[in-house]
Amino acid sequence: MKTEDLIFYQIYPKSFCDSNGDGVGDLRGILSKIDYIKNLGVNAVWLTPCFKTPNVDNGYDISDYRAIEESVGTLDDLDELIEKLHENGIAIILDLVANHTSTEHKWFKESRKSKDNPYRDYYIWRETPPNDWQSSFGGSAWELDGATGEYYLHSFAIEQADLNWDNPKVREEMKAVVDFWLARGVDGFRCDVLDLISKDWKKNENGSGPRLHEYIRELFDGYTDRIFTVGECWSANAKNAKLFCGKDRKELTTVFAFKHLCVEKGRFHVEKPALDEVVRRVSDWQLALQEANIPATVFFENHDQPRSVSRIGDDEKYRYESATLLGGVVLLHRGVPFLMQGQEIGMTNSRHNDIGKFNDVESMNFYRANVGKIPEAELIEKINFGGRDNPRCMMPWTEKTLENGWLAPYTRQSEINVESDLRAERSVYGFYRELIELRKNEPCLTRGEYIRKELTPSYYIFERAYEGEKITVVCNFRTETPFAGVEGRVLLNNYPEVGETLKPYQLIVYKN
Ligand code: TEU
Repeated sequence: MKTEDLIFYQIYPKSFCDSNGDGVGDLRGILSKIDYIKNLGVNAVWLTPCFKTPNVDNGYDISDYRAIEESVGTLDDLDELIEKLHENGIAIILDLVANHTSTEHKWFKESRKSKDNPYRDYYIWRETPPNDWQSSFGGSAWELDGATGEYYLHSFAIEQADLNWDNPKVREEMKAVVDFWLARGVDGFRCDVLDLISKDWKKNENGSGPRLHEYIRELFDGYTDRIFTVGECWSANAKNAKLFCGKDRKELTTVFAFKHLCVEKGRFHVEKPALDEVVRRVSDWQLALQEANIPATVFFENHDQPRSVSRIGDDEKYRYESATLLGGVVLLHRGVPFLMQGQEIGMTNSRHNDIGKFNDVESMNFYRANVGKIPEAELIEKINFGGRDNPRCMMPWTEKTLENGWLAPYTRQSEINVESDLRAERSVYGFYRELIELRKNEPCLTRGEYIRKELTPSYYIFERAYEGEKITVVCNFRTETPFAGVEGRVLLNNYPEVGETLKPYQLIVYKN
């Protein structure tokens, strides 16, 4: 499939569908929902890690890259999933966690034993911490290990040790992992924190180092022209995207950049970003990647982000309208759209009052670091607002929550679930489906040029143009805006009509 035709749906296996009643979603659960995925119209799936793991970071701490986590299924199940998705015209990419392994991985278990162990140099050991790099999940990124009295680097949890990519053996091992999964038929990878694999020891913070691009090229050498790869690269921006994705570079198909999420003040800073600012950044990214001839990623949600309808829309009065507007922004721009499971039914954040209900290692570390310093209610509010459990609670197929779920159930499940959304007159899923259908039927939306027409504090208009055809998309923000209309035929509208004013979160798509 051509890159510009892809529409991704992200599945968090532990939380998608539990087929055997053990409280954990599994691969057989995903197999049972292929019709649901197909019916939505997406044609590609990104599966977050389903490999063997002690689950400190829900699978991003891998203890065996070639085995499936027991509660999630078996290798046969994954083979079957790859096959069934393909039969249904759906591509599948896996998550490649190349920066670190679990400290339970056999390489690390060996590495920590002694300074002369053959696996010692698989990881990054120092007699004393050479800098004060911080872990993304709080605290020092250096951990003292008793057996040898040296420190190892962990950019994330203490149980996630950074691999030493300067060691050619590590690079060979990871390439063999890539070979293994491609031979089993997957179509590519989403590459976790890929820009951290080469370290820059001159920097005050852990960031992408001088050998990064060389390592990426080596990792995918021989495959770049026939697989899809997207790097999670927090350092990617409009200026350097070409280094990762330029055609001549032979590195990645595209990258996830995060500027448009407006999280400069950190995920726990409780303040909704202004929609016009969010959209301006989406639009800037569009313009820059178009200029560079790279397909832009377009997304608001993933398993690390709170639900977009809560953080940048309105999850009460205008839930349907803002969910569908945000869906329109994702699905009508140029590049590769990514949806997170549950986004298509307008899932909101959960709300808990008790710290005992949370699971995410980052949220819990944040809690522990601040308890007693910030009032309890405020602390919980911060975690409710920005915490990573929000997108991870079990997909609400019906109003009935799982009693034994691994994570506290979605707190609005009785009101927001697949069954009731599909039945509703104004179904979010139904609207997403129409958006996807439109994207597939209109070459303007997949091949067309992106043109920013108007962007004001209250509304945004953009066009897509291809071979003499044009589509105009009108996105209104929070407040009503006087509207003179646009020439052309209305293809989609998340309100019953086009009036003299644009309504809150109204989205209108015209063909002109
Ligand atoms: O995420 C990296 C990442 O962007 C976040 O951890 C972020 O730095 C942090 O939440 C700051 O608020 C990837 C995965 O998507 C995430 O789920 C993993 O926890 C992480 O890497 C480690 O593998």
